[in-house]
Amino acid sequence: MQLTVEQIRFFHLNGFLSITTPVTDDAELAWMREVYDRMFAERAGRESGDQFDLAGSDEEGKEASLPQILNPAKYAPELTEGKYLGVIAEIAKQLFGPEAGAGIAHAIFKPAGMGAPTPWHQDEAYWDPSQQYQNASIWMPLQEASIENGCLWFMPGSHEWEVTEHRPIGGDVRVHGLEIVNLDLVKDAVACPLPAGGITIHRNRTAHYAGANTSSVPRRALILGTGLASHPYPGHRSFPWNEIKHTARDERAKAAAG
Ligand SMILES: O=C(O)CCC(=O)C(=O)O
Repeated sequence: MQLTVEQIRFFHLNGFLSITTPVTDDAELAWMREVYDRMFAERAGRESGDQFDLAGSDEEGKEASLPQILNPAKYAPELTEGKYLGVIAEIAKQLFGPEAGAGIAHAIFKPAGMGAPTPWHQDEAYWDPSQQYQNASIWMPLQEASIENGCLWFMPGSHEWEVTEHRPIGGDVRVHGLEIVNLDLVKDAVACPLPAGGITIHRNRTAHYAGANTSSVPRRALILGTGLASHPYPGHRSFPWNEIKHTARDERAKAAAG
């Protein structure tokens, strides 16, 4: 898929891009939904800490309001064989240059009628503060994504910010998910509804959000990563919001590692 000069310029200027032409066909999307639903139904990665409730305290026996699986290809390696990956890698090279590839990073599921919002955040706030990043997330819904079921929203130009102050969602240190503390910073948000198999691409510091799923259909999103190698961050910074967390997911990961 060839991006236009305007699309490439828009991405670098605003820190996000919405591509409404699907990167694969209906048959592949139907197959991906099947694989995706099976992973969540079988609670793949739960024991190793890779599956957890992004927006809740993640207690055993409590239904997750925003289930997430890190590294889903570990649990469904067949996902790396889809046609969509080649198309996405081609798009990534047009934005970041020939060294950029694309890999599957995680999956976020918003159950029908109860999927919680994904609060405003910058992805880099989750990562190692000693590194400087030049990358992006590619967000692909496996069915239509609408404002009603939780499509992404972006704040144009926020990729130029430093990482702003975050905290665990609701200030609850048991919750893995993060949110921006000062929401007055977020202005002129743009909603990006997509057809199944469309994609949005956003930079590592672009502030973004997704609403609750108030619809009667599940919202499935597969998220890929692309970009260039990270480098040591020039100077010192810390992300204390990650240090204060005590999540059940971390406990499970530690127990699994022995
Ligand atoms: O799918 C969602 O609800 C949020 C996705 C997100 O935050 C991301 O892809 O970085």
